Amino acid sequence: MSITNLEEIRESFLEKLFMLSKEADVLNLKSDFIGKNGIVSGLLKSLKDMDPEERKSFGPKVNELKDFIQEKTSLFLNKLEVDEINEKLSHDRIDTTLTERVQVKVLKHGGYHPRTIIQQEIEDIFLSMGFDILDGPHIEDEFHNFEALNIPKDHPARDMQDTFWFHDPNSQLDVDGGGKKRLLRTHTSTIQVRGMLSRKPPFRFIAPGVVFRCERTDASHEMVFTQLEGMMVGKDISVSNLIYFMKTILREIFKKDVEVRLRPGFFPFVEPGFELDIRCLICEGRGCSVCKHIGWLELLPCGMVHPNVLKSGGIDPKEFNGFAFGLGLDRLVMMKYGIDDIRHLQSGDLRFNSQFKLY
Ligand code: FA5
Repeated sequence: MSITNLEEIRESFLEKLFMLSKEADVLNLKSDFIGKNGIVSGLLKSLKDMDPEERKSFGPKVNELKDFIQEKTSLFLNKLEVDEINEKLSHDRIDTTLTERVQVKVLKHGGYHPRTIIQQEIEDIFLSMGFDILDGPHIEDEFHNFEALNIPKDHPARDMQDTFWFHDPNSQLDVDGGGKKRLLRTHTSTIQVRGMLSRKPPFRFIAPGVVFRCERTDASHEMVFTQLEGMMVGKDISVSNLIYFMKTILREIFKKDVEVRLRPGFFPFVEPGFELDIRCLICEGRGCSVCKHIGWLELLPCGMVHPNVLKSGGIDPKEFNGFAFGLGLDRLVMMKYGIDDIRHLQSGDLRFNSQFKLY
């Protein structure tokens, strides 16, 4: 055995080692060289047969080779372990630069219903003009829905709005203790009464809310729809004030002057009363199913508050007066967005809803 042989064994080991990629194969190779019956172990065993001089120079070289193989094997096993970890990481890697794009694809952002968008815009406009925003119950009594609004029992005006009544005589909802029937409010004017009773003039407020009517639906009529009531009470309030507020609100919403007409309208709770119609924006006034082929749409009935209504609200009509209006919010939304059937608003169809402002 010569030094050259030892060099050949070292090179042969390294050559084989670098071909391997599995821990078990590396351990087998190690065993082939420095295991119990390995090449290098065989050399160590043969030292005892050498003469002393040869053993002295050759022994340390064989031990050195054994240590070399031991060390290289450990280093190579470490390297394999690191390679394996890196391989795993390369698959599970999170690319932080992609996160946002992936999210936009996967998540659909919600949006506001068009009625909510318009209602919030109107509320902001009225808040900026010093109005409060009030709310009231959906289930009402005859006093707030009719009597306090100058519509006594058996008055034909009760038939103007078809009412959903609660008729179960055993139900708590049916009577209010005074023998008065309960109902689903037919208009937001109920909140006028509550507003007057809870504050002292001068005051101004609006009251948006859902109302219910037992009537046949069509392109411009729903059974459940939204109104936005408004009331201003003070001293020397005139029809001009009323018209100013109505025109302001329409200009702010439509961002342009829209064609309106004011005509006399009968509502027992106002005197004089008006119907404010808007030129139909679906057909530009040519006539369609929304405006019933007359080119105009009833949108904003209004008038000067009747003295009897002020009295019901605890206000002296000799000292104060005021105006009130009841905007048809769904119809305003239709005109604003060119929606040709009111029933789309309640459909819950996301294809319809997602056409509006998204967040
Ligand atoms: C009223 O409800 C009165 N309380 C409004 C009022 C308030 C007048 C204060 C004067 C002073 P009317 O029934 O016309 O009025 O309804 C008001 C508005 O609600 C209508 O102009 C219309 O825009 C809308 N509206 C009425 N019925 C329906 C319906 N079935 N579907 C959708 N919108 C409707």
